[in-house]
Amino acid sequence: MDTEALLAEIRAAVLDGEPSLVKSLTEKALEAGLPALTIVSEGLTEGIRRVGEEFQKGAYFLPDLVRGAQSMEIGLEVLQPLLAGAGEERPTHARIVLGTVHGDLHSIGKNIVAAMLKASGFAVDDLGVNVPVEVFVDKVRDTEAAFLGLSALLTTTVHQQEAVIKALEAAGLRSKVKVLLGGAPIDQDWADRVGADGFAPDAARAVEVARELAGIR
Ligand code: B1M
Repeated sequence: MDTEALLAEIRAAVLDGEPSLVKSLTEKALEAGLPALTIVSEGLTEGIRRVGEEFQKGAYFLPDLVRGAQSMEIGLEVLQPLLAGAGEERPTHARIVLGTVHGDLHSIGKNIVAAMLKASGFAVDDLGVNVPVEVFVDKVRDTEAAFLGLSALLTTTVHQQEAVIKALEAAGLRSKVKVLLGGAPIDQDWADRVGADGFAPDAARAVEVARELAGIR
């Protein structure tokens, strides 16, 4: 099977919510020489994007969304060590505290961002999902992190990003940490409006923005 056909099969298997098939196809794609990042972006992510479309149209229901997410996650499990450059000794550029904001359980995109940041040498403190404002603030204070990354996937939770920035200001920490925003509903305009330092539409760009803000070429 050629690599394009393999990617199409991965997309279809995520859309159909078939975790074990996604796992074996992902392994096959790696054996066929496809880069991990291509499998993520052109296979798994494209598949889950279509799941979201079907959900929005009302053709898919919550269980379909969950099966799609489980399928994507199992594929990512196979790829994560490669994305994160496992086994390689890399210099640590800076520490970034990362998490999905309060009220939001979406972890997949945030996990890809975490893996890619680790791969390019950042030390990542991943706080997980549904993270309250004060937990972000405490972690930034305790670790003296240079960066804080906030992921939000719901239009009902994006305002939490602004709440975290305001809480950093109130705690006297805002000038000590660069805040990076991301997630499907986020754009540069929102990041500017709430006073963030950076925005990234995807994981690869998140690494670039973090490197730019850290002054690393
Ligand atoms: Co939900 N969901 N979901 N969901 N879900 C969306 C977001 C939705 C757009 C689907 C739709 O209707 N089309 C919709 C939101 C609508 C809106 O707000 N306007 C939605 C909804 C409604 C819901 C529920 C409310 C459904 C319900 O219960 N009725 C519910 C909410 C639960 C909650 O959070 N409180 C819900 C639940 C779920 C699942 C749990 C079933 C599951 C998540 C599982 C998991 O994450 N472990 C899920 C999924 C899978 C999705 C979709 C289909 C896919 C999200 C995803 O993983 N994308 C999503 C539709 C969509 O986004 N098209 C949808 C793939 C991922 C690689 O992309 O997350 O965008 P993304 O991350 C990218 C970039 O955004 C960026 O880089 C990543 C990698 O390239 N990025 C950053 C992300 N974070 C970043 C941080 C950065 C920088 C870049 O710096 C810090």
